[in-house]
Amino acid sequence: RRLISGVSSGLPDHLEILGTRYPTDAITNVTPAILSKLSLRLHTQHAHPLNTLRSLIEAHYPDWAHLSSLSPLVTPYQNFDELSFPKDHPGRAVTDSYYVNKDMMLRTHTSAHEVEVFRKGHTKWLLTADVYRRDEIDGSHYPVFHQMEGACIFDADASAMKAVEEDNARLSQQLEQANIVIEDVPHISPTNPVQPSHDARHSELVAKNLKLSLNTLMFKLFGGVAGSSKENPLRVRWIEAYFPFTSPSFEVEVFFQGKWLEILGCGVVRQATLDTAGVSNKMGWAFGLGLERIAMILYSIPDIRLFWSTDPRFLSQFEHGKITTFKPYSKYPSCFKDVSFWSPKDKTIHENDFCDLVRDVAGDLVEDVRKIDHFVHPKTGRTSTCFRINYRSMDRSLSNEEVNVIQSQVVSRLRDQLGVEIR
Ligand code: FA5
Ligand code: MG
Repeated sequence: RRLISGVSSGLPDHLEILGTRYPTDAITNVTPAILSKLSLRLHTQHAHPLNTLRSLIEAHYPDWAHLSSLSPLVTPYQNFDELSFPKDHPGRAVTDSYYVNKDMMLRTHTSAHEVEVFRKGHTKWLLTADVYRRDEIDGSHYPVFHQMEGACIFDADASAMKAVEEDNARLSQQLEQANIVIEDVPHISPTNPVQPSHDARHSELVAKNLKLSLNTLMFKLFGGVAGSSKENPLRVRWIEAYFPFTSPSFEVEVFFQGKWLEILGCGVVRQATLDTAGVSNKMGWAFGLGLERIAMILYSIPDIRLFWSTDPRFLSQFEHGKITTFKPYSKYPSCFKDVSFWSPKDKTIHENDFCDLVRDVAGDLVEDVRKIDHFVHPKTGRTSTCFRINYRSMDRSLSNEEVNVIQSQVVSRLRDQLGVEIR
């Protein structure tokens, strides 16, 4: 494997992924730990919370197409270009995305399938899938997670827009906000503009329809969340956002465990996407939900790693189709280990490279990773970094010897793969 070009470490010529062989190249950065997740498809496992959540949302949109078996391997063209991502967008970087090689990657979001699904003629659809991102390590971030994309497109003419307006009136009536308080933002604003090819009134109706549809869904999902009541309602807020493939764009955050947790992104679909898909006479909206984040709120699941647990104390708590409050089994002690190193000359080690290496060695035994020190040597110009790794198993107590063995593997791979000098 190779994380930084120039530092070789036995990357094979080919990788076999889901039954197909792919040549590797200079930007290959998928790890065995990541590849081992591809076949698991938690959103289809019986009684798994993510599967139950998928069923509940699908039941909320009964007449829509429900898709959930598209391959996680996509081209960078599908994941980025078709969605109007600029060539220099940071999401394309090897520090942020997993590449099999320069022509094939693991999708970073379910939006990667928008064009192909619209092209097939679907106008109202949901698509659930595992997505992959190189990211930090903590309780609400995991390099593999699940998203559900939803989209709804209408004929871009006066009579279809009249129907949207009627639908909006019907949805507004349905929304008696009992145990949920929703803060809104304007549908359109100078910083969140209508698209040049859109009639502003139509865009506003469509954005409003999007918000009402999602508010109705959230009301249904969160209405009964443990701990919420009329006096102590669940707090939800809409904020302006930016995506290359929607405008106006929004994100929704929910107040959870004392913090605002982002659960979804959405917006009015960019006309370029619909043009590429051959449906330029339509306009509409799309959303992408973070299923783990929503399930954490619904089931009171405190750590995102738990979704991957095969411990019967986790899995046996759930029944398909039912939301129940997770009863945590005892938390085992943490074991902190620090590692400090000098980066190779003229190179900075990206935090995601470090986290990915740790994840590959330690798997789910790592709870979080924090950068605790970073400085540049005034004379040599070299960078020194110190990371603190928090090891904690969700299932058992780790012995100090066991953690030392893992830590020394981390240290030697840091040396071999990233070419750093341990301090
Ligand atoms: C997107 O991925 C857009 N494709 C969403 C979208 C779809 C916008 C359609 C417009 C139209 P974002 O990167 O914000 O957006 O991710 C969406 C959600 O996925 C987040 O709100 C969050 O709930 C979840 N998410 C993102 N990163 C992680 C992670 N590392 N671990 C767990 N959940 C995550
Ligand atoms: Mg976001």
